[in-house]
Amino acid sequence: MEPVLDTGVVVDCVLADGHERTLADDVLDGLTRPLKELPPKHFYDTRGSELFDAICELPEYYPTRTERAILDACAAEIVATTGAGELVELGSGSARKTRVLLTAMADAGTLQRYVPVDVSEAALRESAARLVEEYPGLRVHGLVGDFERHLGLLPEPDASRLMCFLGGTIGNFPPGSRRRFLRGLAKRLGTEGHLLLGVDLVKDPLMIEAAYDDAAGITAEFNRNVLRVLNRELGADFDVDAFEHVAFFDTEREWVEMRLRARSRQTVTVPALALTVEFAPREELRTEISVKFTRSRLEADLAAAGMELAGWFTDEREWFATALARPI
Ligand code: AVJ
Repeated sequence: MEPVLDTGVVVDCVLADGHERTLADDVLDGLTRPLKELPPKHFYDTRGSELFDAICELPEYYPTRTERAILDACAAEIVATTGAGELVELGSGSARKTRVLLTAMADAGTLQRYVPVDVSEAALRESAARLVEEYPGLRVHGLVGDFERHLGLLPEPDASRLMCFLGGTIGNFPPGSRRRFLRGLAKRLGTEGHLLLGVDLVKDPLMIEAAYDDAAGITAEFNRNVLRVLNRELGADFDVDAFEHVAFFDTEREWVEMRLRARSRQTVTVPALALTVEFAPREELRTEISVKFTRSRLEADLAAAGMELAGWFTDEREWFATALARPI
């Protein structure tokens, strides 16, 4: 923890070497299962974050630009409904979408504090420094941490809290963990608080599959990059080119899955874990699920987490939704 600086920025860091620890645990768990799996959070090293930024610009990847258009159109109404004075953002990154909400709060005269949560200290500090310059009087209290593990370390609300979790990342959680996670968020809202969730919606499977298997192959590279992370961080010896990108929409579960399929038999060693892993020819490693929601699925999840829908903002074609929720 650091003392308050005259810049208006405070940053708490709870990520020391705990992060690498999670990677090792996740890899040991995931690669020794009968159906091999890795959690998607390990995609986002420097190169992975760059590839994700490139994905957001792809013609096939509609979620980012659709959500942005919804926020542009609805930020003022969201701020009016919530009276928000404090914006908490989970996975703030470079805080690009944040400005729309901060500006709406500034325009409404309610803006007091921004609380970004991100695993990247550099990105968080950079955006905090820029935002206090752009929004005179804004205080920033950042938390460098993992939103799945460190929400207990968030500061108490000091004004009506709006907590946002945008981009559709809630879709990365399988149903049970998703409800548990949402329950955890509900506890951190305070009595006046609201949650703003970006959710991708169920639509034509071909359109979803194109968004996760673009013609330029950027998503394939993003997917394979997780193997490079394992090679670098754990000394693994994955032959990255021996794995092909697979993306398909599971119509029953209503989620898209990304997998890496071994082109031929592979033997991989992970010295840091004293682990040897065999892949049969065409064996698949699941690297991500991304749930596509309906309004009623989200309402059921919110109810299970002690919340209710307070607003539902979508684009004309109903590709994506920004949902406002509050504790019951
Ligand atoms: C950042 C989790 C919302 O699921 O669409 C993009 C990640 N994966 N292309 C998503 C992703 C493949 C993205 N989220």
